[in-house]
Formats: sequence, structure tokens, C-alpha cells
Amino acid sequence: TTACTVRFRLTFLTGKWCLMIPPTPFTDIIYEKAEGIAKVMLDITFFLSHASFVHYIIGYAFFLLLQKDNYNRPERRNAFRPQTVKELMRAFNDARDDNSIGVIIFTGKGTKAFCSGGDQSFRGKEGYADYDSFGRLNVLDLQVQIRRLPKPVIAMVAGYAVGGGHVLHMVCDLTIAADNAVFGQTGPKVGSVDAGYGASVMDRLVGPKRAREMWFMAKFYNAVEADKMGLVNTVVPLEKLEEETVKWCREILRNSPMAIRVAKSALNAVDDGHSGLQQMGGDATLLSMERRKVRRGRTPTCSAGNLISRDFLVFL
Ligand code: S0N
Repeated sequence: TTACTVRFRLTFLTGKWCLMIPPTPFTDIIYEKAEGIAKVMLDITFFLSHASFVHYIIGYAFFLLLQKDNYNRPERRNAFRPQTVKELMRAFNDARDDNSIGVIIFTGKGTKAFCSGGDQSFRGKEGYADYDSFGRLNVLDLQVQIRRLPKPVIAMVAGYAVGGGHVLHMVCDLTIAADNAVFGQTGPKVGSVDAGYGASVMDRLVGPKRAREMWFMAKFYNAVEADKMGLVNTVVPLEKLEEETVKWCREILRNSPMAIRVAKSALNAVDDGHSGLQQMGGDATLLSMERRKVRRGRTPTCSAGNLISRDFLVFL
């Protein structure tokens, strides 16, 4: 995750030597994996916290050259710009495809904010755009990705989860909140609304009256209020937040990954319509393919097989 480091290497591929460019390192997020748990962390203090002094100077110079806005401010309450979302999607994809990972924690760096939504300094006439002119609301793709990811995603929230950041915690499967957490939608104050999952998932979580209150009044709610409303699963003291979240992860990891995968797709199926059914249908296909393999006496080796073989032998 060191910023601004690009390494090249030669690789022998399809009979030819090729120049392999490894994936660009993350600049806006921190991504870690251990003991079956992936942790995806929004980190908008990136240059200061993750780069050496030389990297910082080079990176800062590049940013001044490339960006209209000076992005290098240590505290932005983990607001996301399009580039942040691109990196989040890469990390979530990796966690999805990594067989050793069974659960994902999504969080923000520090204790002041999980995420304060879209970075307002990147919102221009054409919507949200990076210095490379990537101008669209790619956070909507991230929401869909979390919703359809076949592993549980836990939002670990300290401080503010507001605006687009509030929608991100809502689309996660579980939310563990610190006692300093604050939740709310801010969009209507700046002339915007998330009329997709931001509206429908909220309606499911807190009910139609509360959902209207949250959107119409753009009020903030503390952790205890959020708990009463059904927005979060539990509230813990700030200093216990990570410990408690890891405890939940370990409990989930003790259970059948396939059962959890199917439970997630089944719980989302009705609301997600055709795409929800497609996800659940995909799980059924996976099971039937696995069953055929076991019948033929083959050891499951495919990625899904590795995840489900334990369950499947019991199921047979
Ligand atoms: C989070 C708040 C409540 C924190 O207050 P606090 O602790 O008093 O800190 P501040 O002093 O206010 O902030 C510290 C520094 O951080 C900067 N900052 C905070 N949030 C943002 C942000 N979102 N973008 C850019 N900068 C931010 C402050 O400016 C300050 O910087 P300095 O020190 O330099 O002054 C409070 O900060 C707050 O209310 N923040 C704004 C919340 C907000 O309006 N968020 C955006 C809402 N919109 C979205 O999230 C977009 C959603 C979206 O993508 C979308 C999706 C679907 C459909 C439509 C949209 C769409 O909106 O277009």
C-alpha cells in the first residue's frame, strides 16, 4: 500500500517475455488481510500516514500538478472521491476472490468518521470527477458490489456515517457502531438524494415513517437512537469497537460459508428482483456443479469448491 511506488517485472507468458505492471498501489484506502478477515479502510490521510517523506514530496508535487483542488488535507472525515471508490472496488473484488477470506470489515480511519460521503470539492457541474476526468457516481457500483458480494460485509462505524457514507454502512450486511457514532443523510442540504439503495434499503431497515424523517429532515442520530431504529446491530464503547467486530467475524467464520452465502442472497432476493434471483440462482448452480463433482469422485478444487466442500459433504 505504499503510495507512489510502481515496480515493473518481466514475466514469461504464453511463450513470450512480457512486461508485467503490478496493480497500482492504493493511495486512498488501506487494505489488510489476516485470519480469514479482510479489512478495507477508508484513509483520506493517505500521503501523511502511508508514505515515506520522499514519497510524500513526490506525490504532493504530482497532485498539485494534476489536480484542480488541493486534495492533500489530513482530515476530510473520510469523504470519498471517485478514485477512492475505484480503490474500494478493487479491494472488495480481491476479498471476494480470495478463498482464505470469509468476512470483510469496512471501516474508516480514525475515530472521527466512518465516512462523510462524497467529497464536495470533487463535485462540479459534471458531477463527481477526478483529476483524470472520471466523472460519474461510481459509488452506486460499489453499493451494488457490496450487496452482491457472497461474503458478509460488516461496517465498523466510529464517528460520522453521513451522506453517501451513511448509505455505504446501510448496504453492508451488519453494522457495529461505537458509542460516538452519528448517522444521517445530508444530501437534501446540498441538493442531492440517493434515490436507489439509499431510499429502499433505508425503508427496509427503519420503516417508512422513519425513512421519510431521515430524508426529509436530514437530521443526525446518535448511536443509541440508531440502535433503537434498527439501523445498527449493536453499540459498543469506542475503545472496544475493533475487538467486538473481530469477535463477530470469528463467530461468522465458525459457520458454513456456503450457508452464509445462500442466506445473504436469499435475504436480498426479493428486494433485488431479477438480479437478486440471479444471485441466488447462481448459488444453486454452484451447489449442483459441486455435487456432480463429488459424485464423480473428484476432489473439489475450484475456488467455490474450496469454500463449500466442507458443507457439501455434510449436505450429501
Ligand atoms: C461530517 C461532518 C458532520 C463532520 O463535522 P465536524 O466533525 O464538525 O468536521 P468539519 O469541521 O465539518 O469537517 C472537517 C473537515 O473535513 C471536511 N469535510 C467533511 N466532510 C466533507 C465532505 N463530504 N467533502 C469534502 N470535505 C469534507 C470539511 O470541509 C473540513 O475541512 P476544513 O478543515 O478544510 O474546513 C461535516 O463535516 C459534514 O456535514 N460534512 C459534509 C457532509 C456532506 O454533505 N456529505 C456529502 C453528501 N453527499 C454525498 O455523500 C454524495 C452522495 C452521492 O454520492 C450520491 C449518491 C446517489 C445519488 C446522488 C448523490 C449525490 O450526492 O450527488
